[in-house]
Amino acid sequence: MFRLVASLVAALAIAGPAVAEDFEVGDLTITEIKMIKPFDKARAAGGFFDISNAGEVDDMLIGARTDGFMAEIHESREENGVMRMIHLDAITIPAGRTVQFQRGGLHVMVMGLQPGDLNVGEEIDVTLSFDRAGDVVVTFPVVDNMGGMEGHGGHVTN
Ligand SMILES: [Cu+2]
Repeated sequence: MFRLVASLVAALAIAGPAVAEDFEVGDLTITEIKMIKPFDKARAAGGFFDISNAGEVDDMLIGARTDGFMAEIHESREENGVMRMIHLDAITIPAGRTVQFQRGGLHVMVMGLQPGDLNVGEEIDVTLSFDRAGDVVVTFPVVDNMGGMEGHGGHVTN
């Protein structure tokens, strides 16, 4: 009996996190969605995704919000050898193009986390607001921080 339970636990562990869903709003499609689990004691986590604009008119990401936490649009930039994060009010999503929010660049930062928030395998809903397309609630699976990451561990949240 113990053996059976142990092998079931192993099978569940191998299954890993669910594959992220894609989301659509208007002419926009959001793919490659993930939230990187924060380091221990980090009060912020980075959300990453691609936004493709299949329309003939530019759109803009103008905001992000989530229940219980603050969310902001950020861009990591290297200045004089130091990685800094800049808070942006809006990002243009050009017609016919894909804008990538990825490590070392654009991201949605969820802030005000307490220890134990956002564990691997959990999900967090973030509402992304677009100037033309409107709002869409995007579900971010929380994934492990594989392959190292610059910056977020020391992020100052206020
Ligand atoms: Cu940030």
